[in-house]
Amino acid sequence: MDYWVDVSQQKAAAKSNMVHSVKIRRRRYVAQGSSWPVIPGRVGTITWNVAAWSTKLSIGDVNTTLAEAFRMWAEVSMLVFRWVDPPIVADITIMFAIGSHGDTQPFDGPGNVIAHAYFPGYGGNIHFDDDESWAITSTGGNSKSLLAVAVHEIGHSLGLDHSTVSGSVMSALSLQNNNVVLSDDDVNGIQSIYGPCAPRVTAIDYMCSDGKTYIFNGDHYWRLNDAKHESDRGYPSKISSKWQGIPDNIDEIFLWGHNWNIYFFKGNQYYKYNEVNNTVEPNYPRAISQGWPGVPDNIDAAFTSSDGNSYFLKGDQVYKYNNYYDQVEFGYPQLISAVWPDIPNNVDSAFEWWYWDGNVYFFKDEYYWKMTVSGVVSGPFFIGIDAWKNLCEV
Ligand SMILES: [Ca+2]
Ligand SMILES: [Ca+2]
Ligand SMILES: [Ca+2]
Ligand SMILES: [Zn+2]
Ligand SMILES: [Zn+2]
Repeated sequence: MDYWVDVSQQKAAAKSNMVHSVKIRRRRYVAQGSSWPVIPGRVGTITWNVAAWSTKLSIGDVNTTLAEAFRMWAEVSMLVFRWVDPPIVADITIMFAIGSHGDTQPFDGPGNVIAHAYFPGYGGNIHFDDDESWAITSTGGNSKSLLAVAVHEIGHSLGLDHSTVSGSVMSALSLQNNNVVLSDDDVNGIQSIYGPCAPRVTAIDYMCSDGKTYIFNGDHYWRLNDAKHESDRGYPSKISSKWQGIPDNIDEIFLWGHNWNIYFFKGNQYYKYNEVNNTVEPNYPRAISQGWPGVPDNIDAAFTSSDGNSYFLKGDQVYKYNNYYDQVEFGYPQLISAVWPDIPNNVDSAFEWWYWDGNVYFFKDEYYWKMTVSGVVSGPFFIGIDAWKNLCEV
């Protein structure tokens, strides 16, 4: 049950929380104990719908806002959320109601209790008190942000109790702050129940135009937050929403150290991309056999190395490409096992994180390997555990 606390009560609550925190050794999220049945390591689908609408907001606004709130949890967990049309009973049924509304917790008019949610073991449903003055996001005076309250209530519906970390969405005080950004504590909480995301990294490289690294998979992409080694929030997005003319399911992204242009490889073709105009350059795609003599079709991975060369990988072979002379080096291809004995065959993608830690990263299935400039390899490590985090499906 989530209460709206007025300013004086809020201060008192904050104070008592501070006193309390001295005694708590480890301030963090609290998992209530029940959860939705999902298979570890697999994307789990949870359905939702709205059984009774608000009298304060339009159906469209409520739908958009709730979908946005669900998506925030989907972006950092193995869960995805799908609307199902009534009368199909959803996992999470949402309703706006006033006073008595069919459970043992009647609402109380404007103020005080604003919403409640049931933990998964109790059905997971969410009820909003429709006597509150609901607004979509921003609030003034007595109006309540549906987005902020929904993100918090969904956390309960997924199995999270109130966190002791102030500033987290699952903090009991978050409803007063209109906090809609999941903190690391919220993320750790949901992942403690459902596990971290374990995506495949099928294409990756750096874009000079905005100084960001992008990770592609199928028809969508994520943008890397370098410092946190995780996806920025708000991803994945559709490839077609940003990279005009680039098809889905590309084989690899390749930043070429010869001219620092970005190239996309797919099948027997490649695309040169103009990041300034945000278009594929005229007369592309072209045949790899013409633009990159000696480089095979259907590559697995490619990256530019700070040793002045580029490397293309396919199956068990690696092609060293001289960026200056614009040709495959004499004596290549060679077996990956001969050049880099600790790197597997048939990788998914690779890139050198030259501007961050200087290492080359190789990805294959749910694993990654790290190679230093001097060629020291560590791994395999799991993608998503303490690096390459939050590359989640939504
Ligand atoms: Ca109320
Ligand atoms: Ca690939
Ligand atoms: Ca690459
Ligand atoms: Zn709560
Ligand atoms: Zn209720």
